[in-house]
Amino acid sequence: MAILNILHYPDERLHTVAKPVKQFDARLKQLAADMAETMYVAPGIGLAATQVNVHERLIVVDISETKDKLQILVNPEIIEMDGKTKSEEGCLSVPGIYEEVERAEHIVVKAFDETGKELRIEATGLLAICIQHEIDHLDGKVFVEKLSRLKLNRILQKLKKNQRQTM
Ligand code: GNR
Ligand code: NI
Repeated sequence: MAILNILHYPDERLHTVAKPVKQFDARLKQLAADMAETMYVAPGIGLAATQVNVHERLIVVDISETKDKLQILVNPEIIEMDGKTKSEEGCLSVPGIYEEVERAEHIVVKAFDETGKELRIEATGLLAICIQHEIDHLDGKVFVEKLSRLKLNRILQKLKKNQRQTM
C-alpha cells in the first residue's frame, strides 16, 4: 500500500480527460487500494485517479461514518439523472475551499468493480453528489470551475495566498 500525492488546483494536469480502463489486472487492484488508502488518510469521501495524476477512469468512494463501505468504480457512466440539489462541496485538490454547487439529485450509474464485474448503482444525497464530483474529475473538471468567474478569481487569489504561507 502507498499514499499517493494529490494534485492541487490550479495544476493543469487536473484538466486531463481520463481514458477508459482496459485491463482488470493486478496493477488496477493495487492502484485502487492505494487510492483508497490515500482517500482515508486525507481524509475524504471520494477520490478520482485524475487527482493522483493517473489519467484512467477509476474512482473510489466511501461516504460511511465507519469508513468500511469502500466502493471502487471503474469506467463509471451516469445513465440516468434527475432532480436538482444544491449543497456545499469541498475537494482534496482545492484545500480549504467550500462552496455551494448544484447537481442532479438522483443518478443511476453503470460501472465495473476492480474484477471487471458490472455494477449498477442508484444514488441520492451525498453519494450522488460525490459520484458526480468524481466523474467530473475524470472529465478534467474541478468543482470551483462551476462557480462564477468572480468567485473563481477570489478562490485563485486565496489559494495563492495559502500557497505562500506554506512555503
Ligand atoms: O472529501 C470530499 N468531500 C466532498 C464533500 C462534498 C462534495 C464532494 C466531496 S468529494 C471530496 C473528496 C474529493 O476531492 N474528491 O474528488
Ligand atoms: Ni475533488
